[in-house]
Amino acid sequence: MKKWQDKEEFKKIFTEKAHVLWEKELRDLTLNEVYQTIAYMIRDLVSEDWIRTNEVYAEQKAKQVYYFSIEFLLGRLLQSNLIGIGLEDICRQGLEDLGWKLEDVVPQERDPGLGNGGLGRLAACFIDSLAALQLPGHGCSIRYQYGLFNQRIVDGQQVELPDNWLVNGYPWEVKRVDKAVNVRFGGNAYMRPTEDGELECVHENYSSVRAVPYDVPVIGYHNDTVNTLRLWRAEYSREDLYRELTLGDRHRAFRYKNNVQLISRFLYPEDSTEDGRRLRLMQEYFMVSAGLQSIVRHYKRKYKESMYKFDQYIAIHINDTHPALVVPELMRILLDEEGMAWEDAWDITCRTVAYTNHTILPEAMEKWSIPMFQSLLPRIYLIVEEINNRWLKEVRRLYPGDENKARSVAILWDGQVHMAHLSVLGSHSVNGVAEIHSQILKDSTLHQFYTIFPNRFSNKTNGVTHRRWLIEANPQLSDLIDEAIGDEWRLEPSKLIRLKTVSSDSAFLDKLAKVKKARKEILADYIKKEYDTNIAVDSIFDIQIKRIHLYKRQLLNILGILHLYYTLKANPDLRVRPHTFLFGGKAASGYGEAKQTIKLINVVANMINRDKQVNKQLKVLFLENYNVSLGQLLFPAADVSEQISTAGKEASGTGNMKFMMNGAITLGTMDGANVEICREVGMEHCVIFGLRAEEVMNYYMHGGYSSWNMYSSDPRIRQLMNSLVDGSINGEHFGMLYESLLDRNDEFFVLKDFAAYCEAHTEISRRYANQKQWFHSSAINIAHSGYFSSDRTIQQYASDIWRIKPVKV
Ligand code: Z16
Repeated sequence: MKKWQDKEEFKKIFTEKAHVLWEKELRDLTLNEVYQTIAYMIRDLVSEDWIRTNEVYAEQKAKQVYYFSIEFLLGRLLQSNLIGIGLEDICRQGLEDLGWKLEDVVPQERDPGLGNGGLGRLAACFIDSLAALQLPGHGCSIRYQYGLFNQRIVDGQQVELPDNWLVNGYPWEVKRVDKAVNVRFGGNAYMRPTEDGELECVHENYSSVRAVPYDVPVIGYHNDTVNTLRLWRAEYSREDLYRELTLGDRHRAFRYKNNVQLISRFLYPEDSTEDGRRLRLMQEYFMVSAGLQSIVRHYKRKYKESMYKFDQYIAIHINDTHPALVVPELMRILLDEEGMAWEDAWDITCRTVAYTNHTILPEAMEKWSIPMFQSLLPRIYLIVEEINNRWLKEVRRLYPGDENKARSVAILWDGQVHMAHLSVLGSHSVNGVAEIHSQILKDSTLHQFYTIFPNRFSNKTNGVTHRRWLIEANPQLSDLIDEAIGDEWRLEPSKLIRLKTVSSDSAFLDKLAKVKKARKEILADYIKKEYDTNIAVDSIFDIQIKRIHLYKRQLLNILGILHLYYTLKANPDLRVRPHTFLFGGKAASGYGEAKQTIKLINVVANMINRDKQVNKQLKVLFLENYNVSLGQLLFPAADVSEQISTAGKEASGTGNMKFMMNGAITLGTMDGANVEICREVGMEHCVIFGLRAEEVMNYYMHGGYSSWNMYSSDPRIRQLMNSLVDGSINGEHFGMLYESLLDRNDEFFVLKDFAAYCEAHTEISRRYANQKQWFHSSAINIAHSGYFSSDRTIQQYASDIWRIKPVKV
């Protein structure tokens, strides 16, 4: 790559580029125009490598993976791309000469919020790692015109505003009209005999949607690899529109046009639950069909190999079940377009596809009603029916008379299409995202499949990219690490383990404490500016940031805070270590309990922050619109990482890893990847509390838990529960939460774990009192965070599942 050699060259190219783009004097540029100019300059730099990368992959006929995900939660790209090509400093200096600060330019980029939470951010970390490891792997998704809603808090309540992130254009994308494909919806499909006695499929009266790809370069870290994230946009096909119009039905024509445009308009604001909307199914098929068609076309044109060898050159990964239609869609292409026999097509499909499960929450298991599925995707339905028939025949042959078995592995059952079952059956690999989660899949959720295909199952513990979450988010800590152990960890995060050698060194620990303080000051400045509130940097920053969900138990956190408040009110002379509790996260728009939890947090925060008797010791804040960029400000500033989900419910969690990488101590349950984090760092360097997953499971299966008993036996709980409904919290009522905790027997064991949670907090305060000990733990956490790099995760996927190898560009 021909990079800018120094700041002078940067300034020269910047000036030329800005003139061409904006036709005005430099001094008249808006900050947004400055941002866009640099983005286009980076595009120019990488364009050759981008072309070259694809050429080399094709020349070498390298096996490639396509990572299909309904979400990619990228966050801003300007700084990470600058860091990736090693030009951040030159850019910063050049801008400074021209009178701008890089730090003011960066926030001009809108966060592409094309994801809800963990699953979407995981996909973004994964493509980052693929490129960093020089692996041939690309992302495939939808270019939603509106990302996840922007959250405002008004009177303590969540208000959802549309996220029109594309208003000023998106400089990182390239529209590729020449690579558009058509996707079919509706009509009718049936089998008809051919002249030579075979059956062929006829699909008629369908309507066509044009899928147009927008490509975003995925730039490798300090290498020449530039992979592709391909985002599909739905457009109406002019021929179809004109046909409708010439048939004389204007209304039908406009309905067609509007329906098509809706397909890529909104990202669904759900995390871990499905609302089962027809449009969502359209989105899923749209992404899958467009993606597969373009992969097959590229394979035939550039690899010029037989479709019988497809699986030797192509791996397709489905991130949860949203892209599960790749299974029948690949079957359709192989059967209808390539004329293959069923058995061959099925064999190739299963060898190509691999599936990751991200949840065991039953309400989050994707199922579609058969009538809806059939009317929207008639040809795909015929294929799914055939897959199901053949499969159940096989199961009944293997387990005669065992209808329970058949039911628990059926694709079609009870009038529904079961997408997880389709995904397991149609792939050669099924993995969970943390050890405990993978075990639960084998033991319960997918147990019947596990007995039939034991070798198909494995674990791939999640990871996060240390490039964004440490190098970019926390340059102060990164520099300190360099100083202590050299900078090799930047390329190989496992080398962070060398920090253990300085983890008891007072001089190092003092500097670590200074870095943490500096990051807390940066956050405090932000909070001062945005909320006109002061937070004390010598208080413990205790942070819970994630989607709001009953199982994640933000309720436990806020009830703990409320109890602390009552304790301070009842004991005016009590002095506790000052605490700042920060929350952030969005609630799904239709999730009443989650929204009421936000309200509760805000009302409690108000009450506490205004109370002069306690607000020197206690401060609570709900930060609006938690997203990737806000995360980059919060993780580095945290002392305590709240990871308090009901054991067995959080598949992995990834925020836990971002906190740890930045030296926060985990206060958590034995759930998801917390289990592995505390195994790596040792029990003495995290604080674990609460029921274990087996205990939770036992209560579910055999009963024995009554939240009313907790209410009767624990006066603290009684006081808290009463306060939810008696108006004592600023006159507000929280009936829905009260009912969930008491009348519906506290499904997530908030009250059961309450006492243990309070003790865990006491333990945190006790440990924080010994600063040297605290920062020793902090250093140990950073040292072990290398294991939780997505580079490690991706290497495991690459060697165990995809069988792909690095390619030097
Ligand atoms: C999601 O973000 C996750 C699961 C799911 O079924 C749907 C969505 Cl949108 C999350 C898990 O809740 C979390 O534990 C996990 O770390 C993350 O996926 C990535 O695996």
